[in-house]
Amino acid sequence: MISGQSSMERVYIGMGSNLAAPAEQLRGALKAMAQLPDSSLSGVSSFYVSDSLLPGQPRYTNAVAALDTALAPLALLDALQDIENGQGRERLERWGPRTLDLDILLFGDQLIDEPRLKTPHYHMQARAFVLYPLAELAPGITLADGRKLNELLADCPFEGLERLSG
Ligand code: A4P
Ligand code: MG
Repeated sequence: MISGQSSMERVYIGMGSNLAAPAEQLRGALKAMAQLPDSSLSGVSSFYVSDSLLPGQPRYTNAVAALDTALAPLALLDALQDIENGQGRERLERWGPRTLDLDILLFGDQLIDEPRLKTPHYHMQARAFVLYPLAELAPGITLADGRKLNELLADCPFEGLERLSG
């Protein structure tokens, strides 16, 4: 069940970009998320660079942000899609290169299964560029579906990920 708007939830957001100065895109998204209503940005991981999962695309820069929010899950999804669109995201093809991708990885302890929103995010396991930055912010966390981040990390080599300093 999706809870109402009143309680604050800790949300982890996976960020990715592989077009138009990716690190700048992530910084722009962080500024925009910091201004969301009824929300506060409470943490950001390091930025990481890695090859695209799909061949023939530029390398991605990824990071994870922690947001405390009283927004309802679908209201947050709408707001994040507005931020993606505001930074020039064009949905020409699924999994195509993008200026900005904002995925809701975890929405508190909620298991959400709506047509437009599923949490935990369906692709987060086995993706080093999601799991390692998430572990910086939420080490040892257990996902709402009972899986443990440490176990997912154990099955997901760091190999291929380059952590940017600063
Ligand atoms: N949706 C459902 N659940 C969620 C959720 N938890 N968070 C729906 C966000 N959206 C969710 O997403 C498609 C639809 O998923 C949305 O309309 C929403 O209602 P999208 O962002 O428009 O499409 P997409 O990004 O092309 O799909 P997806 O599955 O997010 O793409 P991926 O899996 O992120 O793949 N390589 C590296 N190194 N780093 C990357 O970040 N990313 C991709 C893209 C490929 N390779 C990569 C990376
Ligand atoms: Mg996405």
